[in-house]
Amino acid sequence: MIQQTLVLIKPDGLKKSLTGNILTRLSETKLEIVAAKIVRVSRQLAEEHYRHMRDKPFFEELIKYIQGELHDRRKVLAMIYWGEDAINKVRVLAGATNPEKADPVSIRGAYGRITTLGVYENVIHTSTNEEEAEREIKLWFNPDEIIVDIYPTKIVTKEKVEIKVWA
Ligand code: 3AN
Repeated sequence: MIQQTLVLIKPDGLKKSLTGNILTRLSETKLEIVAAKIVRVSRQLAEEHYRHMRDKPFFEELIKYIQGELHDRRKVLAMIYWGEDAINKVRVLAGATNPEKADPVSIRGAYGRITTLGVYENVIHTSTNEEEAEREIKLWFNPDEIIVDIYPTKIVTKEKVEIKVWA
């Protein structure tokens, strides 16, 4: 089944200059990148992305982590990978959530760690299933930032919306 999945290279991955290595590993899947951008993660976006972790004791650290406050890199690289069985292919390459339990040849097994505060710094995020992929992709991207049609869209007319353009 053709699927799409959200991949985030988190601030620890950027700080450790792992972008090239991670993209090379992900290219093994033969999936297509159909959207990509660097995002400065707001608190609101971070909380919404991790809303299922709200009750965890490490939630506050998790929010700081994805916002880049633990790594002095206030950005993530957000991408959508698209193609046959995309969700599972990327999850297998990423490895288990806990970097210590992840297969050592997986991305998280090779590059992740657990901090002394107990946060899993696992270098990348990937969507868990189709429902989460849709929720996350719609949270991180607008339809016109994606070069294929993946979810239904509609045209709305907005009045008095201010946007920044080149001067
Ligand atoms: P995944 O990112 O593999 O889908 P989730 O959604 O269960 O995993 O967890 C979201 C993030 O929360 C993880 N990527 C990791 O950074 C952090 N996390 C998950 N479980 C733990 C835990 N037991 N202790 C510390 N951090 C955790």
